[in-house]
Amino acid sequence: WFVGYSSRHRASQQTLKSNRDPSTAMSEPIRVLVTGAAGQIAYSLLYNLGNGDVFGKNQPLILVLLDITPMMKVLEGVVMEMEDCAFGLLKEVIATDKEEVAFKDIDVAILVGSMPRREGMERKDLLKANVKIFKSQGAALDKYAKKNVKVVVVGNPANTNCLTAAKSAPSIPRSNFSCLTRLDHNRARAQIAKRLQVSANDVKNVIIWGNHSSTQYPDVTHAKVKVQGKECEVYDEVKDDSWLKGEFITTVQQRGAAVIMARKLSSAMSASKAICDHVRDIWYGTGEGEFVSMGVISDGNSYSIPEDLIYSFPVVIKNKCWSFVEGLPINDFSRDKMDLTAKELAEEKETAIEFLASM
Ligand code: NAX
Repeated sequence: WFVGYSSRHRASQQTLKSNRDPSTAMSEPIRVLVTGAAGQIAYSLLYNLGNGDVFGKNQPLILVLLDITPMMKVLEGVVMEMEDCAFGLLKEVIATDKEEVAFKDIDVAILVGSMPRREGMERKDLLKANVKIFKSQGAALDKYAKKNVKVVVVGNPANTNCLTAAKSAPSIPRSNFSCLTRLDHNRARAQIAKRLQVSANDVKNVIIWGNHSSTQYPDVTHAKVKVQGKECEVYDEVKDDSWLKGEFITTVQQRGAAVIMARKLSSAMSASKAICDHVRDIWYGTGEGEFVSMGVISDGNSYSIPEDLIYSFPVVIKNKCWSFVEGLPINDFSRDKMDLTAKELAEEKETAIEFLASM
């Protein structure tokens, strides 16, 4: 079937709508918001979404694109390109700088936009600017989004931004909020695959614990690798504990900085791929025998991580709900690293709460 587009331009809102309904065999469209839509991660992500790489080839979409007012012209160009992709699944594209338009009736929110760190900016000032953004977006979720909306926070500091948004949206269950550590997870899988000269698809159950920052702890104690059709322990196959406890961890922790050094821009293609993996798993569940890493709200019980932090844990997902992978044995080496990253998150939270209370 054929989809024709008509565009409607207004000062700050622009709509791109299909003229004909897709085949009746298709499901009802879902409404997906991407913030920071004029930025570089979104430039990859919007292609993946439109192409059906996340919600599948039979799931029509209404994409809502939010960015700040000065970026509306750039966003207009992005909308033109989306039109030119002639995606069959796109029912409508709405570009806006208004939260009340962006958050209205959404099923999924992918919050990519945030205040970037500028030269000479103090960490506290960066946190403060982001508390303001995510407080406002949390309140907009509370007011305008569907109550079963799934919210994924990507913009940094991702864990604490996610906590701020969740606290600002009391009518939406905390468990509907998660932050992205899947890029770190994928980086860890890729490093192991490269070392063992296998496909990244053959490496699973790595864990990223804690913050999406350089204190994160990439852990392969429970990871598995398929070698010649047989599932083996990563530790047994690598046979190099000092690499696994040293260079492997620092490579994953500092990979983002290494990409920036080389590219003069931060990771965008790999970030988009990770967002797709994360959201697809929320929507369709994790594979049998597989767990993934995701920043989710801590309950104070699991792995003795203090409660009320958005901390990256190993989770499994079924029927659009995640649960902790419980009972993995934790050795002293891991315990220290898990506590260190929890401490950083607790400090970030304290600062964020202070700012939240003063706003
Ligand atoms: P860009 O600077 O290219 O794009 C960010 C976009 O967000 C800009 O268009 C900006 O105008 C917009 N924006 C700023 N404030 C906004 C607001 N209040 N509402 C809506 N839009 C707003 O950055 P990009 O490379 O796309 O990265 C986006 C964010 O992802 C950054 O915070 C970055 O640090 C973070 N990342 C997080 C990762 C993770 O694993 N959690 C990995 C990749 C990435 O580094």
